[in-house]
Amino acid sequence: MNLKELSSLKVLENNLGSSTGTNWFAAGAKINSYSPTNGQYIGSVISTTKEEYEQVITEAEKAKLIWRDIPAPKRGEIVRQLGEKLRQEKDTLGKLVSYEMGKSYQEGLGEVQEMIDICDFAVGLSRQLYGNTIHSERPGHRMYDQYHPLGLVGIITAFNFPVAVWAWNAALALVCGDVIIWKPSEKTPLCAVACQNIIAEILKENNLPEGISSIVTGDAEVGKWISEDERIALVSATGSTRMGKQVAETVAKRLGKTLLELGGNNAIIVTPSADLKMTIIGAVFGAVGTAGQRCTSTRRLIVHESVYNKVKDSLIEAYKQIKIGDPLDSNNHMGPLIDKAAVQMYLDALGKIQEQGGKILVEGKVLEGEGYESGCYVTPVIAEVENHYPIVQHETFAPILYLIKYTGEVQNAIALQNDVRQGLSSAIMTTNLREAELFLSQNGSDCGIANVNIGTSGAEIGGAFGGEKETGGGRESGSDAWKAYMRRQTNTINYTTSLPLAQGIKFNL
Ligand code: UN1
Repeated sequence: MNLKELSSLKVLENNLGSSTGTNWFAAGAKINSYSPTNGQYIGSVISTTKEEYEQVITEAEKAKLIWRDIPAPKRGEIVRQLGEKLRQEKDTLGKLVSYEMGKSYQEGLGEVQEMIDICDFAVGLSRQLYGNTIHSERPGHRMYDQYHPLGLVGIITAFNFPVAVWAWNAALALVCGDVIIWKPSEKTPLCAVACQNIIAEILKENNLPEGISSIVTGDAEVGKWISEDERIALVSATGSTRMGKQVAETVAKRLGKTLLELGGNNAIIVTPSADLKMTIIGAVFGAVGTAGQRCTSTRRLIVHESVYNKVKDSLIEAYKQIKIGDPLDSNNHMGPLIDKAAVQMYLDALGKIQEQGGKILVEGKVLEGEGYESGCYVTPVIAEVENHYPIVQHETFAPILYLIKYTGEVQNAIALQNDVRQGLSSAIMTTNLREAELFLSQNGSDCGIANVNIGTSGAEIGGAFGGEKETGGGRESGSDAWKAYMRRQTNTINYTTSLPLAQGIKFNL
């Protein structure tokens, strides 16, 4: 790719590291970013030192006092401008996402579209940050609750959605009156720099303090500073369960708030009445889209014995059609994994599948030769397994699809689907109303997302996004997820000349 195409994003200048707005600090160690598509060096950023981190937080604390005092719909106007700018930069930013992260250009564009959508959502929301009014038990009293900004919000994001997950958090936090400090994945730092440049410019144009939105870069150490920092009211973290547990423990020690969106182990149940054409498309997209590196990727297919062989044969046939290569070439369905460490994890998982008794139906290998020089391209795998194998219980961030057979009633499939530690996304393919409703009932899927006749990935921003159990319990994005970014206050007002006490208590002086 010609890097000049990215010039409007200003990501290739040297010495970008942590920043409050347009002011970049640069004393730390260099983090180089290489494209997994071709192994080429793209650019570098400088990791944030502790001293610079303190400067960022000091600026954020100052900005907090100004930002929280601006009316919410006016804050919405800033987020509207962010959405506008993202519309202008959609192609370029989509390209950078594709080049730095390795997902297909179509998916890169889709990710920027999610950013635009959440901005639009947040603009409307900025006039709808409603509380309730409550009837008081005392005469002449009024009661209501209202939502106030939290203050500083730390956002820790993963490489797989290097821009959208920031936007889900940022757009909501900003209309809620919070200031944000973002620690992006060190695997995709340039995507973060591009977003920071965009928002910093908007803040500058509107004469607002740059500390409203900052980034800090680096490894887990920087994440630890955020988690330990009492000045940061909420830490919203997306990534592995291992990382989430560390963040949760550290933030809980100081009784701070967390919003966690961690690993998934998502399954599609395929019932005897499933529309098999839809099932195959949904399953293949869910399993190989983003090279299996979405938290919502389809990992398990739980298929009724009556349609098992048909599903298996159709999948094997479909996998033969998958074109793997440069994600910026629209003829390819699947790009590379993020880096060689991810390739090693994929290879280790393949070894474990066989050791634990699984049968590989579609072989996995690392691709070599022309176009595959980065060493990050692998082929997608299908394996026949049993749900209880340790490797199946574990989220492997790679295009490996497990086929599991169920017999008898749909309850048996639901039990298998729930029998993992994660609880993010789930789906059932059925044309039977009873099965569908049971799957969505309290006796059905235990996941945060449960779909009927749709795959597990590709959630829309309008719904709350997140999951249960080891997925962490947080909800981001749509519905009333905004409430996590605000503090609730209950207000009771007495407009009489006497002071009746609640619960009928008498206290005469
Ligand atoms: C993630 O993988 O972290 O549901 C987010 C989806 C996307 C978001 C995934 N809208 O696939």
